[in-house]
Amino acid sequence: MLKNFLDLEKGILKDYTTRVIRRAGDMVDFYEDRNAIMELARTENPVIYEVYGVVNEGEGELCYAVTILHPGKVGREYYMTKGHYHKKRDRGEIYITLRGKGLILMQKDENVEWVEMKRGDVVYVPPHWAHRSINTGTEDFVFLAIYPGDAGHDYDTIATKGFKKLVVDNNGKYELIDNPRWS
Ligand code: M6P
Ligand code: ZN
Repeated sequence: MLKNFLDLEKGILKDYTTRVIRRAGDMVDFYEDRNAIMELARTENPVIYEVYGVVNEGEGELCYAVTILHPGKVGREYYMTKGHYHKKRDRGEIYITLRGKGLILMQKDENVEWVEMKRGDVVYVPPHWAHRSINTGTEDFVFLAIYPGDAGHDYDTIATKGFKKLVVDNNGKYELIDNPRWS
């Protein structure tokens, strides 16, 4: 597909070729409060986020996707994406924020960085950095991502160890705390 339409106000991508819906039940290995995520998965099992993409796989190709990350919390942790390294570690990515507010949390070995995102903010995720987005607001947090067609997603590393920092609510504001799984 050489052309598509993205409603920049609403963050709706027309004629996407792939759609991923992640519910609480898909995220049990990704939240640190295991009781909270298990209970949520067992009861309402809400949609945490949705990804609508145009995938062009292969070396030299580019993929793009709109992620709609809903507001909410699991225990003290905000709704967030699973987060991933690229299977080909030396592949970067660009995020363009369309709606709402949040953070992108990045990590490479022992190093952690985080960047606030609001409408219009463009964030560069350099090669080798794992990345996760987090909705720290009360509305949908929506962004466009553009990434190489041969990047791939490695979720296992994150499912096993998590990120070094957790993004949690502290009386209506976010704060980053150390992940107990890392110490
Ligand atoms: C962005 C991109 C996608 C990714 C999606 C959800 O749109 O980075 O490649 O799939 O966010 O994130 P995750 O795959 O970590 O669940
Ligand atoms: Zn990525």
